[in-house]
Amino acid sequence: MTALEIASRLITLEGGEGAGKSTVLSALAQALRRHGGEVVTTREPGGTPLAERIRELLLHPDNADAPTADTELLLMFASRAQHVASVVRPALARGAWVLSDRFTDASHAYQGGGRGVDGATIAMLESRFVGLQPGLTLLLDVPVAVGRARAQGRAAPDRIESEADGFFERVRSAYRDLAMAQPQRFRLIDASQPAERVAADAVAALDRYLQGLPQA
Ligand code: Z5A
Repeated sequence: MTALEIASRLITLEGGEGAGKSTVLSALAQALRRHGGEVVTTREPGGTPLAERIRELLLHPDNADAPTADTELLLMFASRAQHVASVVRPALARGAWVLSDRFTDASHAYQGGGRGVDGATIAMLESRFVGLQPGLTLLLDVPVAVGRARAQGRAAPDRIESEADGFFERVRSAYRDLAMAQPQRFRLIDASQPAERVAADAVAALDRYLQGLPQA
């Protein structure tokens, strides 16, 4: 398998449901803009018109013909391949920062941890269709019950949000295992704190990362 290229200007945000990624993303984007240079904020699944259409297929709550775990994995990677080719790589090539709300780690956590797809298959897809690893990944970690209670106000949960607690416990545990295995890339943020504190911790971790980068 081809080794992944580490993209120091690709920064990703991960976490379980209701971890508060949306809130933190704007604080991180502001901090990157203060640092200087173009900042592209994007998300997965999605980030391009086609990838957003795949997202709709993935999250549609109709369970009559719900995707199997393999179909779900392949749709996630179809969306990601389009996103990487059309948005992420071009932005990195012109020297922009790319701040993505979820990236390949989400497939390791949700499809690997949550659904039980084997890690070697996911790693193969990652190597073949992504080829990139973020320089920094901020993992917003929150107990499942806390995150789910926050997300409860939503009008209609999507297909994945409708999973049982056990699924989200496996996702959380897979995320924490990824962070433990790659401490040089991951920063674990305690997302059970008040939103302003979570954002401040995330920005502080980003600032430390930026200080450690060689000057471009
Ligand atoms: N998925 C996958 O399975 N495999 C993959 O490879 C990828 C994704 C890429 C959509 O992702 C689904 O796709 C997701 C994983 C799967 N499924 N689930 N579940 P998404 O990232 O678009 O959707 P999400 O995970 O459901 O996002 P979210 O629940 O919206 O999470 P969030 O952005 O982290 O939360 P938020 O919108 O910022 O906050 C939620 C609520 O909590 C909101 O009312 C806030 O005001 C409140 N909040 C936020 N922070 C706090 C704090 N600190 N205290 C109190 N209240 C707070």
